[in-house]
Amino acid sequence: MSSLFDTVQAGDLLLANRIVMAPLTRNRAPDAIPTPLMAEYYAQRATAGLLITEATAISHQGQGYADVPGLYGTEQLDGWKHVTQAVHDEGGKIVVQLWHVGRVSHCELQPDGGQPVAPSAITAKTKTVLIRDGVPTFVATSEPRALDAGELPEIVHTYRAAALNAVDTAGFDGVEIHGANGYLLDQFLKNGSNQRTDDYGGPIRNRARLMLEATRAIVDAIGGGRTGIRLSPVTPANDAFDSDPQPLFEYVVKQLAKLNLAYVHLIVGATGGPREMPERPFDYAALKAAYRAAGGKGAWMVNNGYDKATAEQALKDGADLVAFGKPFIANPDLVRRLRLDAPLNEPDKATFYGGGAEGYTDYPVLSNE
Ligand code: 8OZ
Repeated sequence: MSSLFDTVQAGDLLLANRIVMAPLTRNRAPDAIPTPLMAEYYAQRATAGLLITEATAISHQGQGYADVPGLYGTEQLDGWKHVTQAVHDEGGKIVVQLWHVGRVSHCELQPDGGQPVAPSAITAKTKTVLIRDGVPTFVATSEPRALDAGELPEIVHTYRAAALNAVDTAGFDGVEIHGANGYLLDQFLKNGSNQRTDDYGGPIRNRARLMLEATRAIVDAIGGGRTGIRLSPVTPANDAFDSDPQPLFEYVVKQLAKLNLAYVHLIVGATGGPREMPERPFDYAALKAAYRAAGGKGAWMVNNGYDKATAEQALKDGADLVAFGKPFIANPDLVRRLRLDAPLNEPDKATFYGGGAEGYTDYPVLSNE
């Protein structure tokens, strides 16, 4: 029986333990450029088996929130170089989460103030964050326009280019495709947001097409062994909904199984909320079985509100990796604290999004006594 503290191979990545830092949006990258403070923050957490960065826009069109980082401009890539260098200096491994928000955006954040893009022109019942008078403020997302099928190859190309930039220029160990939480790829997957009548809408294989094309393009560019993907079958985050998620996600993982990915990252239940959702039942064991039966060898990562006991149980139940979010915000030395069964610092919600060092790089580590 493996423990949280055992090494594990995830594709090309040999991880020092099974404790992963989940992607966490922190809105501390003005002009989408990663800062030295971000390098310090990630380096402080480098004892995680794997760090997944906060969601990072692959293009200006993919931006949906104030002060989130990007991966498409020279200064952004330079900023990330310092982050990866700082993490590697501490012996850590770090992948970048590739993000296109689709309809979860606002005209003010889009190129030329245009409409956000989506599979269909259906406004998400959710909010995004803009800076108003210097203060992060929640605002309703703007009405999106439906993407023309002719625009989709460019989006696929943008994913590929971002992945290449991530590993070749910015020095990341790999990438995670953000396929979750009601953003572009998840919007295409689910019939609550996708009402297209072309090859990208309707039956499951059509709704999964964009995600799979983007994933194949990335794998073709950097190799499956450096590519992971995050999925959230039933989360209601950002107005995500599908009327029949089990066959949809089983189809997706069976296709992913052919791509030799490093890992598949599942958000169990409602993002940041309960893992059990009686109103949206889902069989995760069947999903994993479908992936393995189709030859999928990637590490199976679970996430959402785990603590040490439930994480150990998840490993017993067949997961290979467990991602921790909020505990990593407040405990840079989370791995050590879990190992020692030491108490955890409580995260301060008021400093989750935006701001500076406070609530970011100033959480204390255990003393050595
Ligand atoms: C919290 C705030 C803004 C964005 C996600 C990228 O839910 C996010 C996100 C989380 O995946």
